[in-house]
Amino acid sequence: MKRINVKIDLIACMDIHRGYYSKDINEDMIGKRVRVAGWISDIRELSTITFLIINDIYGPIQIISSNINKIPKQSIIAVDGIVQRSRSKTMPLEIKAERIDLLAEAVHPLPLDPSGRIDSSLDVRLDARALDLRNINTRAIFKIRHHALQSIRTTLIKHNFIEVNTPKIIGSASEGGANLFAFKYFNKQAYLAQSPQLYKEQLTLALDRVFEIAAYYRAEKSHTIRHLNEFISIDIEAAFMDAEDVMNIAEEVIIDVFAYITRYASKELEVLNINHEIPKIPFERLTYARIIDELKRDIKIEYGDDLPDHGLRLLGERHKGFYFITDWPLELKPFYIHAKDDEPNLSCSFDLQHGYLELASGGRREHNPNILKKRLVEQGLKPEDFADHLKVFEWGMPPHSGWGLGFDRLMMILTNTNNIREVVLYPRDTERLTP
Ligand code: AMO
Repeated sequence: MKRINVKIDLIACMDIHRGYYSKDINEDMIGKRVRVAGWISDIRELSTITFLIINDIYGPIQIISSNINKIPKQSIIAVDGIVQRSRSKTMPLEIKAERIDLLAEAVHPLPLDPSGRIDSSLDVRLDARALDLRNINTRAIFKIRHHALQSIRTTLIKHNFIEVNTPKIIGSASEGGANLFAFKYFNKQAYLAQSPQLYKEQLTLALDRVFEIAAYYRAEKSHTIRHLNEFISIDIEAAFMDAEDVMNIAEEVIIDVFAYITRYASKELEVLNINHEIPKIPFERLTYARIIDELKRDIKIEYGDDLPDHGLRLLGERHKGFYFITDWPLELKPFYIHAKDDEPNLSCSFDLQHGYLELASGGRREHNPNILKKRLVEQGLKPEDFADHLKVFEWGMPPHSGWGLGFDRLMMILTNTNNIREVVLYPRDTERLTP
């Protein structure tokens, strides 16, 4: 560590601590000696004095110093000095340095300029993500992400959901299907979990209402702006609830998150130029049959087809905000979804959409083990492969419902970004495995 000499105090060892964050420096401290620390985002050298802007997570603070040795931008310094009024219009207070400790030097050239004065492509930014986070916009996204998670936890806990952690290394597919990452687990075949579906259902047996926030893995080759091979899902499962009950919970989770970030991340939303209106509930509920009728006017589609990408795009143009698609044909939904009592070809299931983007899917689950076995066979899956799961349904399984919500996709909506990679720190897609 180098010490840049303004006036050196007689301490044996360099202090690596920060006294105050930038946000804590206020008028009442004028004349007071403080220690602040952060990275240098700007340097202006005049004939006898130097202006340094240092940043910490909360923002910038101006440092004024008699001429100092050159310190490269982005280096980490700690400054001891006296708080005083400044002539700057944007930063009314500054610190007159008495001593500057260079705690870590940034080695130039750097892969990007976090000030944003020089644009960098998303790939360059992702390759240098830690440095990219020094950009005020990128940092805002991840602070909003933090607050959004906090809000979702609060809403679910308020409804008596308890947070659980289920395994991500699993011995058989949880959703069926082929998009599993497979690997050797000692001498056994293992997979990365696609979702916590089977575990969360099992847990309602005793824990009543559970939620999990975790990463899941899908070996999909699709390279789109809304798919990743590792994504974060918010999953809930609740005993003694039906599809409508868990749709209501989804609505509450969404409107709470808008209200929470508007309150607790107002500065970050301002940085991103976002002014959210809190969505109105209840969200519109459109049946699958109605959606097909609507799409039939413009594209080739039949009742019983899944909704193709271009169909979703059309829907997104017509339905701008949040809406549910309900009453899906049973055959389009996974084996664990319950049929409607009065219309057995339809399912008690829903997708939650935001415009074209599918945000969540869920529904009531089949809790009769005999029907579950039949459904597995109908979908070309082997009940033997699900023996560990099916046996739980013989132990007194309450009726239950739940959903899984793509948190990264929700973040795209909350931050008005159109590429999922913008809202994920270190995205994993078909090409990207590092950093
Ligand atoms: P589903 O497969 O629809 O349902 O996934 C739930 C939600 O997770 C998000 N999602 C993704 N996000 C980014 N990249 C991906 N590759 C990706 N795949 C899915 C979507 C989606 O709506 N077990 C059920 C949920 C349930 O019924 O509880 C399930 O996994 O936003």
